[in-house]
Amino acid sequence: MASTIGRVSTYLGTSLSGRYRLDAQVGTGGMSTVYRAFDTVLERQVAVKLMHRDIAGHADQLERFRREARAVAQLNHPHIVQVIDAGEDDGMPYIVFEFVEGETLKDRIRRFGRLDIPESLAYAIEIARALAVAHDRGIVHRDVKPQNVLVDEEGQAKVTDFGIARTLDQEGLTADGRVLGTTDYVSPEQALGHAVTGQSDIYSLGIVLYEMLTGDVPFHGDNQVAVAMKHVREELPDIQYRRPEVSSALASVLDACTSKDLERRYQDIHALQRDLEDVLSIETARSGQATGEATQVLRTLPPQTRSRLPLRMRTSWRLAAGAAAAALVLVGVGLYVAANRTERGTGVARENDSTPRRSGAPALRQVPLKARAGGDFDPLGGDGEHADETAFVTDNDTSTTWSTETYSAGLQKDGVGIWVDAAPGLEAREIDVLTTTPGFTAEIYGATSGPPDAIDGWTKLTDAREFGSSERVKLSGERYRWYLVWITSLAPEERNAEISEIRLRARRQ
Ligand code: 3AM
Repeated sequence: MASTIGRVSTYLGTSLSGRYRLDAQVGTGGMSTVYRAFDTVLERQVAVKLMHRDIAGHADQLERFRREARAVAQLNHPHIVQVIDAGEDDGMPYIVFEFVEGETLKDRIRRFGRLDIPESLAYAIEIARALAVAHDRGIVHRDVKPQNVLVDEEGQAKVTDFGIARTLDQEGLTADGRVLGTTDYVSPEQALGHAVTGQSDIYSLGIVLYEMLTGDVPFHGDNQVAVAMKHVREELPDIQYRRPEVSSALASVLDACTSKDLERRYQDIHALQRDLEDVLSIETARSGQATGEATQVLRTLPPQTRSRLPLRMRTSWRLAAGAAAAALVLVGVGLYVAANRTERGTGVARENDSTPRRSGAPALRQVPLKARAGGDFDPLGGDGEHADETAFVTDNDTSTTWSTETYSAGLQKDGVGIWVDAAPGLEAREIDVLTTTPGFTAEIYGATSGPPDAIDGWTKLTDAREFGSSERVKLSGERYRWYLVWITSLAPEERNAEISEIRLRARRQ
């Protein structure tokens, strides 16, 4: 094989294992160099990642590296860079990947600064889908960062370097005490050397999403260790402060991704994926348009999520899919009504979201509630309001909802409601209510003892208002233990009200 002069590669033009001709160097990192190469057997372009000789020294490391390469080669998914082959030449391991024409997500952020919100969500969803496939097979990426996400010419995100980095990272860490690679996206548990699981990938993906939305990573420091320690100790700068038009729904998803507490972080990539899809459909319905990458991802949303979109955003896909025209018109009209209401209903949240916060204004954060903190409230009818579903409003999963009973002719009582218990008490400044039946009217109440079983026992905090699909209501910041959403009328044409999440936000401590 060819030799290296320092780190300058002279491998160009040579063939690995007599098969992969190295044509051009496309990138280099601390541990490996990526080449554009030509597979002389199948006669196609490929990408070859060649490990540096000095990293490839240890037999046990090599064996682990091979095992990982084999596992990752099993992953076949449109948002994962396909591993084609792996081998060794002259003691140096290499991996052959499909060649992706395009740039890394990091390059893209450097070029454009912060990205559009729907575009950021589209990439995050694609990365989450890739991670979901890997996690289902027990493979944790361990190094999710925009440098490891390639964006192809069609604007699709493809994740690379699955699990492969691990052994080499560890080697790099212990070899001379230095940290190789970036710690900009490292999860607190990884930084502390604790067990790394799928939740670590979720944290890192949250940081990638944060960077897409703001154009910058959340933490900076003099060195990689300083940055890693900030991930362990410091709260993320408030996303809505950095990018005021980010919705409360998106901010909540980001909070739940990047929680340092594993109990409060998303437990499962599938739940995160669903929430990101929900937020994308809400954001798209609000803005009334979708462009570029978001359009592609919207096409692949589950039908239930897609049904939130305005009709014209869905019609052409249905036609393309060859759906029956008559059914299309009927279904379309119903959904158009729903989508219009969704847009109108989110007006208040949008107003709040687009108001830039005064510089120096206190940052608010979502306060985690206990898993079963919700309770139904039906003092007038006495027949209960789906008590078994109340846990769904605090589970950080927008696909599960609590709903009122079905009322075929309007509520026919002063109100019904659902409360959350913020034990031992909380000075909430905002309450976020996410609903799949926007357009209902509700008031917010608080209580310090109870929870009271009559509405008179509660303190009224806000007047009645119409609730959009993601409604943020300002509160005075007085301390209450229980917060009640008291629904006084249903949305027109709805026979119940459904609430997927109730979130309280208070000043950071
Ligand atoms: O150094 P830049 O950002 O220009 O795009 C990747 C990056 O380019 C490229 O190698 C560099 C270091 O990661 N790269 C990585 N995997 C690739 C692949 N499968 C790839 N280029 C094409 N196909």
